Amino acid sequence: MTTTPTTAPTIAVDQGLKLYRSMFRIRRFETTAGELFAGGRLPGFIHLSLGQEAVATGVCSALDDHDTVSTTHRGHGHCLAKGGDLQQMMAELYGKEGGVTRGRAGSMHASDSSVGILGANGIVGGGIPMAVGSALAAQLDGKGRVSVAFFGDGAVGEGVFTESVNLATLWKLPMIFVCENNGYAELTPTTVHLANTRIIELARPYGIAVEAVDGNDVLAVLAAATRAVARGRRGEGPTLLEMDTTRWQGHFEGDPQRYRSKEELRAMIDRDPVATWRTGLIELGVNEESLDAIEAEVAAEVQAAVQVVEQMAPSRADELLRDVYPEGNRA
Ligand SMILES: Cc1ncc(C[n+]2csc(CCOP(=O)(O)OP(=O)(O)O)c2C)c(N)n1
Ligand SMILES: [Mg+2]
Repeated sequence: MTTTPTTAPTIAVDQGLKLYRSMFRIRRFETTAGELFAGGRLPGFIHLSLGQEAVATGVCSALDDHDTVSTTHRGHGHCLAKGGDLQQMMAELYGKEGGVTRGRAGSMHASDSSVGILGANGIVGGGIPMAVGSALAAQLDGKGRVSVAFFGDGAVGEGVFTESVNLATLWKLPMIFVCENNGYAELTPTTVHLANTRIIELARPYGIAVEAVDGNDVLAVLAAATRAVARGRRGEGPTLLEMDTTRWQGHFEGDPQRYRSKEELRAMIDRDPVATWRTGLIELGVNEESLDAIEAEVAAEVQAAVQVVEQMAPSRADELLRDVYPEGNRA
């Protein structure tokens, strides 16, 4: 896919290191979650975002705390990049009381309104209209907030995608649609499930501003997101960013991936967003030791979180309906 080249070729080293730390935190969190799941420590299902770290980091780095995001079943990275607490996120995956939603939501429905995370969604496309609602609220309160919906190529075939693009464009909402086009919805390639695999072309007739971006180049993502956020804050309406990215793992942990060749998997790893930005930083003059130190700090942070979470009490079954229905209306 032809993507817009980055227009941010230079970046302050401090900011560049922050981007690296954020991406590496997602990488480490996801790798660890995968190992824990394989070892039977995590209940339910998890979907990892390995290979997509630059999208979460680049977009969320263009946002403020008061901006909101909605995400998908593959949302751990978005939550971490938006400021979600790593230990609470891990506890949520474990189904522990100390989880961000007290272990009741798990991987696919975690949310944290204190940092603008509207929530992950197990329903494909489900987060898009929530983000549109949040964008409408932002427009009405006039404080310059923007709202982001992360979603996959699989959500584009859902009616709610076009309904949301239509309304957001019509009402000039401060909204950013971020499509993570990783080429697959579950086991189905985009060539099989989309009439046009260029998602910007599917959205363009609505009159929405669109941009195709190399989603594995964190600077390109940050630059495009910064432009989209500025448009939203200026009251110029929504933008759709199509991120060309790579899903390294199977759809879910345990997916044997019989539908992909070894060559395809290898080619994706050649586009590793974390390694690419590590090289970029070294070219900017950062020494390897500083990057190794960040990696060691992050590894220790994740390991410490797992140790604490392992000791936590499980989510309380007798309180499952608390906070679900208003007091006095419980089933
Ligand atoms: C409305 C709905 N239909 C089908 C499913 C089953 N399902 C779960 S994930 C998924 C594919 C999602 O693909 P995509 O949106 O591209 O996200 P990705 O997994 O690639 O990140 C499907 C079909 C669902 N959860 N919700
Ligand atoms: Mg996909």
